Formats: sequence, structure tokens, C-alpha cells
Amino acid sequence: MIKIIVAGSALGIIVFLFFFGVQWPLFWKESGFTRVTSDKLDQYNPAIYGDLISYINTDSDGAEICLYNIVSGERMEVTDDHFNQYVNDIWDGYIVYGDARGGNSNILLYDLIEGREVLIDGGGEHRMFPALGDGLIAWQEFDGDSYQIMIFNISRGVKSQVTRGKHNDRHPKVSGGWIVWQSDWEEGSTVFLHDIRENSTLQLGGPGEIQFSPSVHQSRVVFLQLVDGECHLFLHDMADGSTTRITEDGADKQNPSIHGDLITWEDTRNGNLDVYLYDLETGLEKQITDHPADQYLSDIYGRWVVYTDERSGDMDIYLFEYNEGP
Ligand SMILES: [Ca+2]
Ligand SMILES: [Ca+2]
Repeated sequence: MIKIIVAGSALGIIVFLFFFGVQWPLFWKESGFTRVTSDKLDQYNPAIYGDLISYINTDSDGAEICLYNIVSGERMEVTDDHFNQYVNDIWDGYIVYGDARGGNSNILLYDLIEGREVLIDGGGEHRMFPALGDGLIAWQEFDGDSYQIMIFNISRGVKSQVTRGKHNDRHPKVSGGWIVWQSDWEEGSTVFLHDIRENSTLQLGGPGEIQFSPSVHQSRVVFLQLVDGECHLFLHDMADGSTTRITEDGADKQNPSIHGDLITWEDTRNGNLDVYLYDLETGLEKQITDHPADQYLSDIYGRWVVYTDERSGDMDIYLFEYNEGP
């Protein structure tokens, strides 16, 4: 009743925008954005595939995996077991995540069609950063001396070890039969690509170079590299073997993701973390967020960009629909 009365005046509109603008600033300030979560506790680390976003939701018991349907707006709690789940990824009816139930370091897969959870690998050693794509799960696992890259073929139910060296091989991503990761050396780090079908491995960087945080979609790999003290985004295309520098600005960056012709990452050029997008079709870079709070842990599928946003003082999931270009 009170809202109806004040909404009839100019002052009422300002009051309306003030109260609702503080809570949901994107709805009236910027178009193309959807605030997926508004809970006062933290929601973070979204991953997207098709119409589905998986993310970590904290509640009084800990951190659980949740699922949000972009089309229907429906929400689903995937795990509810009072163990902390972390770092999730989603692909075609499956969600992969890690947890520490039983004092072990576990990699788990949730089958959305069957509605059941499957333990992929567990035990005492450290397993981290599970990634999922095109029927394969990849993660990093500590073998007592260093981290190695492991993969699991979902349809065959077979686990295999990809790396065996003394270096720390970390942060795998997987798509189209390719696995990418970063390998830390005594000086610097370099990006590796492994072709599952050919069982061949390609090293992108050379001695002394610092390459990190690779991501892959089909034949295209994006990664970050330090060049004369600047941090730049690069694209390597396995189809023609070319490597191209994408960014002009050399500010620190993190977490690039690629899907089709679109690349997202987080950039510090404005003094805080913002999500940026590069369209390979148009050759144009777009700043997605410009709020002074941090936006980070982004992922992209099609024209949908998801990320974690701290503008409300806690962590929330936001969704942006990119509609420029062809
Ligand atoms: Ca929140
Ligand atoms: Ca920001």
C-alpha cells in the first residue's frame, strides 16, 4: 500500500529507485544483466553450460553445489551433505566438484539425468581443480613430489595419468579431446596441450617465459603471458598452429575462458577486478563490469557470461547476455 502511494510522485520514484537500486542496482542501471543470487551469504565460482549455471552456495552448514536454470529461473541444491564442496564445472548433464568428506581429497561427479552422485576418485592425496568437458574430467593430483594431471573418461569409466614429470602441473581445462594445463618450472611456467586422440603433447612456451591460466574450447586455447612486465591475453589455435596476442592493455589479468568466438577474463586496469570480453569475430574488446567492487571467477557459454560480484558486500552470482556483434 505504501509503495503504491509513493510510486505516484516523482519523489516516490526516487525513493523507489533508492531502496530497490541499492539492493538490485543492475536491474535499472544496466541492461543485459541478471542478478542470479541475492542471499546475504556468499555465492561464488559459477560455471555455465547451456541454460544451466552451477555455483557454490554457502549456508549455515558450509558450502554446497547449487544449480540455476536461466530459462525457468528454477534453483536446485545439488549437494546437501554438510561437507564443503569447492571448484565446480558443468557439462551436458554432469557437474564435477571436489570435497574433503571422510578426511580425503575427493573428485565427485553429479549425474543430473540420473539424479545421483558418483565418486570418481578419492583418497589421502591432494586432488584439486576438477574440470569437465566433452566426456572427460581432468584434475591435478599430488603424487608425493609434485602435482600431476589426471583424466577420467566418463563413458569408459577409466582413469589415466597425463603427466609424470617433477614439475607442478596445475589448473587443467578440457574440451574437444584436448587437455590444457600450466606447468611450473624452476624459472617461469609454460602452457601444455595434450591431444587425447593422438596421445601427443605440445609445449607452447620456452625457457624463462611465464605463461599461466590456460583454458580451451575445441581447437582454441587462451592463456595469459607476461611480456616485458606486462600481462597479456594470448590465443593459440591448434587448427593452424598460430599464436596471437589479444590485448593492448598490459594490466594484470586472471582466469581467461573461451567459448566459440568469445573470450572473457578479469582485468585490473581500473584499479579493481572487472570482467572483460573479446569478440574474435569483430575484433572488439568490451568491458562488461565497471563497478568499483571486484567481479571475478567468470565463465562463458554462447553469449552468456557468469561471474562472482562483490558489489553488495558479499559474493553473488551475476549473468550478462552479450548481444553485440553479428
Ligand atoms: Ca550473496
Ligand atoms: Ca569491478
